Amino acid sequence: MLTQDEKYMKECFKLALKGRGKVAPNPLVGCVVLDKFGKVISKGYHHKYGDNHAERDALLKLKNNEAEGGTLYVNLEPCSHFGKTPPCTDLIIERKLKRVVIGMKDVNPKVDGLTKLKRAGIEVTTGILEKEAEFLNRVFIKNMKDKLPYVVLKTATTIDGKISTSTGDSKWITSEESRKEVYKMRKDFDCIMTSSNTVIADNPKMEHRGKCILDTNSRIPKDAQIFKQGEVYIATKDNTPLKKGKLDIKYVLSELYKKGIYTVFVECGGTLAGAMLRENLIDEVYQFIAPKILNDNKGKSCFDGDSLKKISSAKNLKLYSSKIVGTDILLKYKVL
Ligand code: AOF
Ligand code: ZN
Repeated sequence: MLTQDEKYMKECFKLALKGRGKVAPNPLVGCVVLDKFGKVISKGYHHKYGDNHAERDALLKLKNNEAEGGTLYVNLEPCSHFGKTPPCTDLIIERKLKRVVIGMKDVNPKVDGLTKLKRAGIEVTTGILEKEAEFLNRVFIKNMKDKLPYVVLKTATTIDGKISTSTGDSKWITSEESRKEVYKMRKDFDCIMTSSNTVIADNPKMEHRGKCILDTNSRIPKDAQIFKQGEVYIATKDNTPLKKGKLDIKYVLSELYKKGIYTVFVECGGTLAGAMLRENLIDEVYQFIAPKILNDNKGKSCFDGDSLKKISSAKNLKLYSSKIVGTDILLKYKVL
């Protein structure tokens, strides 16, 4: 059973999600306001980047004294800084709310709304459904803390985790429905990243507004399909520092971040996937698994790596979504 606080926090999450795809690099935030009798009198959310914050959106729908003595629910600590809008804490104090219930503390170093609210005598409860609140804003948290884009790696494998036969044949492992699902997924990301190996082997179009190719030795031909449309950022050894003889991928990601790329969708073979996994640069894995078993020891794996002695050294992930797509299954994991 959910407590009253949890129930309204869930409502905040739902409202927050209405801003999905429109608020980046800002967080997804929803807000519910109760009057002093406990009745819901207003709801709000952050509609799009630069617009009013959720708290302001909800409170400005009310008359000046309507929220007095009431409770405000919000999934992220209210801001206390002057940004594109004045601090939400000031409006909450001005409207004389009695209690504020928060999902998670803001990771933005400019924000310390908790102290400001408490100093004003407002009762503050934090950490309601905190894990869910953090999951909802996982992209914002990663961007803000690490100044790096949030990276999702997609793989399409057989049951035995293979992406191609020993001769390199990979067309097709997954069903057409799955491949269509991938086209849709790409739209949710600012950039797709791949390797020169993939571009040379498949010459894909990869229709997208932003693309990044890791091409250490500038091997991809100038007339490759990938250049036909969108902006293409090519990382080579001429514009990127090397790490143990390989392109420093973290550097590439930080360059993308500086260009306003907040989310990256990686579609590549086992070499790049393995390297990124080893360097802890992957935040999530989307894995399509086709009902096929290759049974080919030399078939290529989705994550290349060195031999490991212990299971305890394995990377751990948390499965958060699973669904059937065509004849395949799509699993979404958060890397822990
Ligand atoms: C939002 N929406 O509902 C809340 C935010 O760029 P600004 O001036 O709008 O400030 C953005 C910061 O405000 C953001 O990084 C986060 O720390 C805080 N809270 N932001 O966009 C909201 N509550
Ligand atoms: Zn605010």
